[in-house]
Amino acid sequence: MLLSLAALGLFAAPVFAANPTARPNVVLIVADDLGYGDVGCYGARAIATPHIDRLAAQGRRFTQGYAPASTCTPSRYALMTGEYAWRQQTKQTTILDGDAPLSITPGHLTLPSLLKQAGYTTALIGKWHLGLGDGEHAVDFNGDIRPGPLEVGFDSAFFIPATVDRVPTVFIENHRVIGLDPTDPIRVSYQKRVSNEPTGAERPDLLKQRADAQHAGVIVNGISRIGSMSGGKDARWIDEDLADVIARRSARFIEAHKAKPFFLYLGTFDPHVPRVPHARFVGATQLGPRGDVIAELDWTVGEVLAALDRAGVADNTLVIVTSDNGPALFDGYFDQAEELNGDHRPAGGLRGWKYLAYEGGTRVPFIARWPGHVSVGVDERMICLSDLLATCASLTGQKLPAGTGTDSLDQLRVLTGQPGGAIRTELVEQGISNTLALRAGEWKFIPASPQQQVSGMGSGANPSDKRWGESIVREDALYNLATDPAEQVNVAAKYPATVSALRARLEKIKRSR
Ligand code: NG6
Ligand code: CA
Repeated sequence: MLLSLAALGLFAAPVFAANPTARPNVVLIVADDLGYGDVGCYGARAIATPHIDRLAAQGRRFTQGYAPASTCTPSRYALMTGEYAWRQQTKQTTILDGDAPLSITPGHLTLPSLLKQAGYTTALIGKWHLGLGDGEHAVDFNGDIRPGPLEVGFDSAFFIPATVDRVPTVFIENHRVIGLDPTDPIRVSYQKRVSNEPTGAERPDLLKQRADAQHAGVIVNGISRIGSMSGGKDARWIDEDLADVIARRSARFIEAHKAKPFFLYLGTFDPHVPRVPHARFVGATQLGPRGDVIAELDWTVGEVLAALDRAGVADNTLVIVTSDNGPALFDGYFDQAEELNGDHRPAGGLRGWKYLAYEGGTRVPFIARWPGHVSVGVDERMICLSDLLATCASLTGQKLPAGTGTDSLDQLRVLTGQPGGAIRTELVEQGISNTLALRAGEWKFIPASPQQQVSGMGSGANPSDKRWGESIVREDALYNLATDPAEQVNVAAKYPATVSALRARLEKIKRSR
C-alpha cells in the first residue's frame, strides 16, 4: 500500500523531508514594553513564563537582542523598513497619537511587503502605532481609513491605531472600525475636548485605576485615556478581553492559512499601560497588574504555539518573540507597579528604562525558534529588530533592492548557526530627546544631548516629569559594556581618542544611506 501511494506521488512526507529549505512561515510576536529581565529565561523569578521559556529552550536566545529605539513608533518603523526611524526626514516617527498620519510611505519596501512578494499571506494582529491616513489629525474613523497597514504590505489587518492608553479605543479591521454603529459616529481629538462624557480628571471615582494628568482624558471601560473621544460606543474595546481577542484571532489566522506560507505579525498590548489583566490572571504574580499582564502575555505566546501545533506547522515556522522597547514601571497609571515590584528587575540589571538610550531602554528579549533550522542555544551576538528585513529576504531567496533596508543586516546564518555571513558589530540606539547612542563592539557612546529639553514624548506629555530627565545626557558618556554592562562608570574622560572615533563614526552612520 505504502509503495503504491509513493509511486503515485501521494505520500507527502518524504517529498517534504527532501525539501528542508521549504520556506517557513514567520510568526513575529512583538510585546509592548517587555523588559530584558521580565521573563524567566532572562532571569525573572517573580513571574512564571513557561511558554516563552519553552520557546527559548527549543530555539535560540539572544543576550544582545536590541530594539532600535526605546519607544514604540521609531522602533517598529525600523522593524518594518529596516531603516532607522531618525533617517526619515518627512514623516513623523516620534510616539504617535491615535490620529497621526501613516509614518511609512506606501510603496516603501517593508517586512510584510517583502514577504508578500515571496508569496506569503501577511497579517497584522494587535498593536500598530505607525499612523493612519495622510493628513494631520485628519483620520475619519467613520469611513475608510487609509493608507494604513494594507497599503504597506499586509494582506489583512486587525489592529488598534496607537496604544491602549490612547483614543480611539477601537479595533480596525482592514479599513474599517469594527462594530461601529453609523448612528453613533466617532470623533477623536488630542487638542480639544470633543465629548460630554466625564474625564478621569473630573470623575476619578469612576476609575479602575487612577491616572496622572496626561492619562486623565475620556473614560472608557473605567480607564481614562490620553485624548478625547466621543461616539463609537458599540465599538469600544474591553481591556480585560484584549489578550483573548488577539490570541483567538491569531489562532484563527494560523488555522486558515496553514496550507501556504504565511507571515503573522502579532503586536501584543501586554505589558503596556493600562495594565488590565483578564480576571484569570489577576494575582498570577505577586507584582500586581504589571506582573499579571506579563503572565497574560506568556499565555498569549502559548496560545500561538498551540495553534501552530494544532495546524501541524510548528516545525515549519520561524517564531520570534521580542519587545519594541524596554520596560517602564510607572507609566501614567497608579497600578502599583513600583510599590509591588520587590526585587524584580524589569531591565535585568541594565541601566535605564523605556524612553532612554541606555541599555535598559533598548536591549530586549529576543528568542527565535525554527525546529531543525535555528540552532538551539544561547547567543551573545548582537541582533536588532531592524535586521529582520534582510534576514527574511535571505530566508525567502530575495535580494534587497539597492537603497532599501540600509540598517538591516542579514542574520540568517547567525540564526541557523552556519558559518560566514555578516555579524553585527554596531548599532545606533535612539532615545527620546533626540538622543542617538552608538553601540560599537564593547563600547557604548552617548553624546551630550543636542538640546537641554525633554522632547519626543508625544502630545500632552509634561516635559518636566522627573521620569524623563535622564533622557537629557549632560555630558558625553562612554561605557565599556564588557566590564561595565550596567553603564555605571563614564570613562569618556579617560579615553578621549575612543570618544572622538565613536563620535565620527556615529556622524558617518547618520550621513550614510
Ligand atoms: C507616552 C505616554 C505613555 C505611553 C507612551 C507610548 C504620557 C505622559 N506618556 O507619551 O503612557 O503611552 O507614550 O509608549 O503621555 S510606546 O510604548 O507606545 O512608545
Ligand atoms: Ca512600547
